[in-house]
Amino acid sequence: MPQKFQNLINGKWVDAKSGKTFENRNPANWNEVVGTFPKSGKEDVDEAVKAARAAFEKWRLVPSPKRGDIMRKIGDLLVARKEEIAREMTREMGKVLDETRGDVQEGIDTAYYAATEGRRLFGHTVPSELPNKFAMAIRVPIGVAGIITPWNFPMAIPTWKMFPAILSGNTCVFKPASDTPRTATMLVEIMMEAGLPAGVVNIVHGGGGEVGNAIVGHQDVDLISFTGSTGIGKNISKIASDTLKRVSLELGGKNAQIVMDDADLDLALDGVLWGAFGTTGQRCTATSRLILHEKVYDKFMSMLVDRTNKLKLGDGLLADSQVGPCVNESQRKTVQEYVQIGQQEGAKLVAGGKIATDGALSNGWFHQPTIFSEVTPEMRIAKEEIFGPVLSVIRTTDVTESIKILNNTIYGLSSSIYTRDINKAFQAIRDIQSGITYINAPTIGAEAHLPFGGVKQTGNGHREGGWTVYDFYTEWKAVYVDYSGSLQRAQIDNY
Ligand code: UN1
Repeated sequence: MPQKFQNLINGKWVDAKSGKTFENRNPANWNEVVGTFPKSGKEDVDEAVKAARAAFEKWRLVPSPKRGDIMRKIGDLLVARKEEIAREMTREMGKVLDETRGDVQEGIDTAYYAATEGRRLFGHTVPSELPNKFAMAIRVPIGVAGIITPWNFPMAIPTWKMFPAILSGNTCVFKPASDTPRTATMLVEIMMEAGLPAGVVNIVHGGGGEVGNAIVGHQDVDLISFTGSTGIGKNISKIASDTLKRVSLELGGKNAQIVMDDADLDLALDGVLWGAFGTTGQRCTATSRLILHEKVYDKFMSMLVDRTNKLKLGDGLLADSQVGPCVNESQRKTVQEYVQIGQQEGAKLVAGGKIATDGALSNGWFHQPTIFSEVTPEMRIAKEEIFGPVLSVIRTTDVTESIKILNNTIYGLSSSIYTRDINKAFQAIRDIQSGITYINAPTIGAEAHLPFGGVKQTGNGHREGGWTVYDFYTEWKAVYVDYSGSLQRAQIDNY
């Protein structure tokens, strides 16, 4: 019998009110059921929001250094259980163990950052226009945060959102992706064990249509943080506009790596292989386009195809696997569709292109790492997010043209340029339209203490990570203290 999991509402583990459940299966072996989880609905969301609202009234009064102490404890517990969580994560979403360990480590780093932020949460003091008057701006918590997260970073992304939310004094209703409910459950278990009071974090499992939309539309939820597709992000924005909620959206990408003719080609090769096929291409930051200088095109392509064909597909729990499966059937289908589209558009398929069915792979959602060359910037495979192991290679000449090609997309999350010319590097830093630019490093690998997010339709202007995320989870309050003992009219009424 598969293990049965529950929602966490007001500190108690409970079934969905309807009693319905859904199964979570291993994408490397779909015969293996990881567990069954509550298929919740609006009525479960209502309970969770009620609990979060009641908890907020007490939690907001806990000094933030004390909240930080709990964050430190959460970090310590994540360290202690890192290996166990990584294994469960691989079992439910497929990426290889080294990467699921990295995902947990990102959660640990975020916890320790939040712990220290408890002793900062700086405001500002400024001089007043008037004598005997003190002026400052302080941060205050906002209320109940709805947290809706994807399956590709089932630990890191929930921690990016919930740790700063809770450290700032808010409470959370958390809906994890239905492909990764197991990792999410381990995370909230740890958060409770570290000493969070009942109701500060609540988890409601289920689908986006039922649970996600109920959270976004709820009158008593004050803010929403969502990571996922641009299509769903737009829908969330519409629903949330009815209650004028604060919404942070981290959405699609079509990230590119530029390789100039002066680049260290071996370095650029390692970079593009990791960026394009790490996490089976299923990162928001994944390298989906390679913009390759014509002078090194043929040489680099033969190096790239050779190494790509040697990548070992397999169950992420096995030590020699380098690329895991796609997360589910529909994701693999999308990849297959784009392989067809690329061929119809006239791009040249030079590696992969097929689902992988050899031996043990036949029971999982595996797809070969795939490369198209001779892609032109107007093709759909050069413009649309695929979210799988597919790389489109575009021929380029100089740095200005390369940046123009890179910017030719509705997205703008991550970007990279390999060059040994400092002038070209700085031109790229200035002119690339994206939230993240790497010089001589791949498009993946953002660090937890820097701003994370994108421009254009990758998001709506907010940033996660580092100090910047605290702007999203707090409201600024301006405070004036007049100690003159008489009515002082403000400068505008008195000048
Ligand atoms: C994501 O794919 O949504 O920069 C997050 C990276 C990771 C985070 C990726 N630190 O690749």
